[in-house]
Amino acid sequence: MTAINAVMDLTRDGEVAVLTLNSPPVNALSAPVRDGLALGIAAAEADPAVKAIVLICAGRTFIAGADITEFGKPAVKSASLFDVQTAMEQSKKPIIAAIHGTALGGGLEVALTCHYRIAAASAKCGLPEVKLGLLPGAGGTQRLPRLVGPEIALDLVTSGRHVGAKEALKMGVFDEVVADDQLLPGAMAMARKAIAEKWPLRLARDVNDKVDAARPNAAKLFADFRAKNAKLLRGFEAPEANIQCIEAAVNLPFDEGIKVERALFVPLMQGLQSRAQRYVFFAERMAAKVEGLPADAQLLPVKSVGIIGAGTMGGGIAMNFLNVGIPVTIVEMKEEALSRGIGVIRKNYENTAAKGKLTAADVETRMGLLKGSLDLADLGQADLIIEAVFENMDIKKELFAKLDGVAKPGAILASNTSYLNVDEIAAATKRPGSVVGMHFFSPANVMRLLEVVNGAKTEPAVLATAMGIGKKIGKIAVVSGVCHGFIGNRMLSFRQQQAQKLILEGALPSDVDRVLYDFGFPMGPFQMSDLAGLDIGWNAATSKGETIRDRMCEAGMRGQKNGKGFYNYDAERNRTPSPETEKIILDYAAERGINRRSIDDDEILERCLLPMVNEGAKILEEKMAQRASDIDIVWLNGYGWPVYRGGPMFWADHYGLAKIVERLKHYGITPAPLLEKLAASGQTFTGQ
Ligand code: 3H9
Repeated sequence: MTAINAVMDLTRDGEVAVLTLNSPPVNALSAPVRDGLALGIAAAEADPAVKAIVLICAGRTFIAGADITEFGKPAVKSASLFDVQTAMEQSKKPIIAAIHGTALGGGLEVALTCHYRIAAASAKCGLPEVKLGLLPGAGGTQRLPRLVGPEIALDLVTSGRHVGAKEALKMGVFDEVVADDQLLPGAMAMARKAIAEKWPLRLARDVNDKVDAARPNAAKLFADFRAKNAKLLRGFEAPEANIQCIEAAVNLPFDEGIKVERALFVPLMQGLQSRAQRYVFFAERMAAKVEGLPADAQLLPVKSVGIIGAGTMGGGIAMNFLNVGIPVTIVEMKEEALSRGIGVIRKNYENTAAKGKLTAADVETRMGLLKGSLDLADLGQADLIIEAVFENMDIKKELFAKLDGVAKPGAILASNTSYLNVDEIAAATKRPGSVVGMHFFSPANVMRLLEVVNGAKTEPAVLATAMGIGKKIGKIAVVSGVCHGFIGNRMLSFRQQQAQKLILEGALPSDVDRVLYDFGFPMGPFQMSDLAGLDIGWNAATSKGETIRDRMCEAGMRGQKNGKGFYNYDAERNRTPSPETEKIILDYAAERGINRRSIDDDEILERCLLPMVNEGAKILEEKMAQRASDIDIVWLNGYGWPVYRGGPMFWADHYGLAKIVERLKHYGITPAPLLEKLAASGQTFTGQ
């Protein structure tokens, strides 16, 4: 074995040179890796005894892409990825990529410059650059469509999805798939066959039949694709650039296509959207790191879960655990509510099965893990109990006191409260150290966010386990301290307050919704209220027409569910402004002597977003969030903040903190001390 450099080894086995790359954690294409590839290929080329080359990676994965940490920094002196790819394509000896783990982005692009590709059965590949606001900038947009055709390439580059080995084989990305433990032997066998049978030096760049065949109908193909995906890709810059590259692959010779790819790559890389999306990539991973907890903190076993409450939240929460094979006992007070809740879970699974995303057997396996009960005592053996009952402190305290007598020692007692004081709930038990908040977002089986609320007495192992189980069920868990509404709802309430004021001062609900939709949210606050139901938390007996919502509810308006809310809805849920609501607003404003004025879109946006940022600053100051990026992760995954804007704190940094201080004062809002301090010293929340 020869060490080519710190990350690359070369071994010769007969006529085959095996280049093994070992650069943990994911063999990303850092400067040493590029150098290792360039030098390794050159060494194998130079050795006359070598007739074929196998490129394989050590560790958990094949090359997972460019090294994202290098982006936006000054270039380091090393081989460029293009030099490496040129050397590979000009090699006189067949190069075989042996792929395990994930060949992603630049990693797949390197594999696409090899002559042949063999993969382990569990391997995946993809071009996920779009998720970082980029496009595959190392020829991926030109080589992939030549192998798989433009239709599949369009899907892969705009979704960034990972494709399993079997599918990749069918598509023509991989040439052979072998059992996981046969990757190196399989690659060696392929290399020897290539030598013995004098296989041609096949290059993806020269395969033209699929793009040639697509060319006559290309205009329609791309127009249809754009129209079909317009809503999904709204606001993002990178998908359109990716589409244009695939168009170039169909319409232009390879080298011309590469020029288009390069020209479109650079502005994306330098743009704010990609910067935001790259920031989010690292922010997501950072959120899992809890200050004061060692990365390898011992987790408590969670082999069974109890859930109290079979309503929408309880049922959705249960599905998360059933999906990963953890048995759930769900407890309700009345048989009718229990069977309704279990029925909804089954229906949800059956709907998923009808879309072909689950088999009938999967549905039964999951339902087989679910047990319903009317007796709290049935939770005696559960490792984790999550309470998802009505949002009322007295009810929760009573329940936790009872749980204290039921749960086994060491069981984690979690509350799904979205606002209430977890310490007060914990104090109702004799084991406050076992109590933690686990705030799921509706629909709980779909939304990725989980706020894990760390109580004053929550034990470290309990906190670590809540975070770990969150990851296991596919959530992005973020730690929050105990404060009213935690991170997300606490900030949201400031946006809601301003939205209400704006419609009294002169804007209409549709103006506020439009501005926030155009900013990139999936919907505005008034559409959201209509969707949730105006009567949530409203009490007819105590309602005295004190708010617009009271008056709307008193007038029988309930939102989407009865077709009347801030908007009117037809049977297909199409919205039109509601003159009735507008009258309620105008009357209400007149009664309070408010002189309505015209309010422009900039003011609407600033008044909705800046107070949220201000509250985010207070949350940081009070150490309710560990770091600004955690706040961003909450907003991205729980509240529809557009990912290409990085989250409220990242956005604020780029809007300008000094400007935000000035605008808050202009609107009569006192800036948080931390915000003023950062603005005055020219610092930012996120360091970005
Ligand atoms: C690209 O390739 C552009 C090209 O077209 C070339 C243009 C010229 N770089 O996710 P994990 C770190 S763009 C640097 O927790 P998993 C990550 O931060 C790139 N670091 O593990 C983490 O660090 P830490 C296209 C990276 O097993 C650690 O590795 N490629 C990179 O759950 C473990 O990561 C992608 O977008 C990287 N590229 O998932 C793939 N990747 O431990 C991005 C990871 O300090 N990566 N790290 O927190 C992934 O999707 C996942 O990491 C992967 C593993 C599926 C590979």
